[in-house]
Amino acid sequence: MFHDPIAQGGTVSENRPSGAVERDGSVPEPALSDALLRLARSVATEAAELAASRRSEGVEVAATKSSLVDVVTHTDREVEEFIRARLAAERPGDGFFGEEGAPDDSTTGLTWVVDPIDGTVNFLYGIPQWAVSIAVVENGPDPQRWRALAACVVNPLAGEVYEARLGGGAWLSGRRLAVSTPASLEQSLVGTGFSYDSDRRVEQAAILGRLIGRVRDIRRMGAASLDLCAVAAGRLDAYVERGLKPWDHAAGVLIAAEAGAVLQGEDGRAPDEALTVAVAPQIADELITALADARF
Ligand code: LIP
Repeated sequence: MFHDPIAQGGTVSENRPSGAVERDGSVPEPALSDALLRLARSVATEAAELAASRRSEGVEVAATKSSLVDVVTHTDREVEEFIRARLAAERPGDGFFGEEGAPDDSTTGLTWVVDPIDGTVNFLYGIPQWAVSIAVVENGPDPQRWRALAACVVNPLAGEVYEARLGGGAWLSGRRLAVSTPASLEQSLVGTGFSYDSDRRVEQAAILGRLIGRVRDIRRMGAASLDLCAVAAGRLDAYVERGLKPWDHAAGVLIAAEAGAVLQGEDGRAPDEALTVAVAPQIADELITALADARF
């Protein structure tokens, strides 16, 4: 009934020099996913340091995207190009799928899915709840086809590095993560987010009005990757949002899954723009029922 990101997708053979994807369904060789995680961690950490430095110098909006309030800063663009260049130098031929620039197709079967600054509005306002989010997937860039092999989410102002590799567990700055064990939905803290479109936000607020009485409380913290990592760390009991882009959820979904969360998209599919749900197993069925009741 629930989506299983561990089972999805094919596998990457360590023996093939390019890391070409095979589709035998087995778990990839730990040596490859370990190497990919080390690269993701290194690049995400350097990129986060660059972003934090630019934040301290002052931040300006470079342009707006889907709406007046969907902004991109000069730093978003600079950090994404830094990440793209570092990854291309280390793994030429891998694909790149980032929030701000043009995608690069993969010739190796692997694609890097990158949000250079997730929580851009928080970054713009100086609210310390933003992150660099990097995931590497096989069979990308479609979330319904890909399988994430490694992921890293760095919140530099909090000094927190979340990471996971497929089958290797989820970690926060060296500490193993596990989801919470809430007694019931009504005692659960649930994260969510809203659209950049004002009409859609009004609809989402009405839906939350039908959900908030069913849970302990709601948190809207502004960065999907960190919300998903909060579920992994037991700081949220669940997170639900519609409208996320692949780069918002790619890394956090693997980290949450490796910490024991149940991951859910629309109608049992993989999490994607239609719906992303990450939830502690104890309340998964209750939450799905409450979301249906609220017409989420
Ligand atoms: C943000 C997400 C957040 C969502 C925002 C926005 P961005 O990503 O992380 O969960 O509610 O609307 O999409 O734009 O800061 O990379």
